Amino acid sequence: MDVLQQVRQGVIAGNCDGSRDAAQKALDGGHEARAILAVMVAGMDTVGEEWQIGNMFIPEVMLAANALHAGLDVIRPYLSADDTKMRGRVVIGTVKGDMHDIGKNLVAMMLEGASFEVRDLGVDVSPAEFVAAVKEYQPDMVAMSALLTTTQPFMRDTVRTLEEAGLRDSVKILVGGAPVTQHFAESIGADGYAPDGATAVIKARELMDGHQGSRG
Ligand code: B1M
Repeated sequence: MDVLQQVRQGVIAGNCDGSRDAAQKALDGGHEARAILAVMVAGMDTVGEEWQIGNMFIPEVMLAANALHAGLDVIRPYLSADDTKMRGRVVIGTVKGDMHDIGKNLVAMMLEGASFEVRDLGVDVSPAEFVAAVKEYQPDMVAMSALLTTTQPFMRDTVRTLEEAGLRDSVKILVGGAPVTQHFAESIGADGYAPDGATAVIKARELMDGHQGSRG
């Protein structure tokens, strides 16, 4: 198997050592870091597609994301800043009062795997904290997760607080989590909704098309 295929397979198989070794072999063989990154992302895209149609499951997706990170560690010194934030900068968090982070972490890893620069604010993130993060990191997108019907309203509050701070138009807003629906997302003025990590990546890419963030 060609060495770039080995990189891709290492990610798909969730094999950290395989991904790391193949990435090093590809570098040693003269492949550009950007080309190696591209096959890693292609591998993660495949994992996302397989997950969506039920051929792969959450633990395998987590392993694939870890393998991608292992390979990324090898090539990172050879990537320019432009390569590592190709698709946009995302601030992500689980909303206020909500401690569930497994799904949010999965979405964050999938976005990272798809070449988004992700700033994870963690759990129990208040509207004011989202606003502060938008001011500090100037992301292209705010991504919110909620797992409880009781915390879902904080998504609406966060959208409002961003509006009040005059920051709403500088970011796209993506929401998700078990109780969240497309209808709810529209009702609070979010730009997108995704039911799972793979769809979150697809949605995020769509939202980035033509988006001019606050950094111009
Ligand atoms: Co909690 N919990 N929990 N819990 N918990 C649920 C959510 C619940 C449905 C269980 C139930 O009653 N059947 C229920 C919510 C009921 C409701 O509101 N409708 C519930 C409850 C009630 C509670 C407590 C209130 C229990 C209590 O203390 N009485 C409490 C609340 C604590 C708090 O947050 N303040 C609580 C606590 C906990 C634990 C701490 C024990 C633990 C969380 C551990 C952790 O996250 N570190 C926990 C867990 C594990 C669950 C269940 C069992 C599993 C959630 C999970 O991680 N799923 C859950 C029941 C269930 O879902 N079966 C339950 C796996 C994960 C990969 O899926 O998070 O849905 P999920 O993420 C998906 C999608 O939703 C989507 O993509 C992900 C990948 O496919 N997605 C996004 C998520 N975020 C997204 C963002 C996006 C796009 C897509 O864009 C930005």
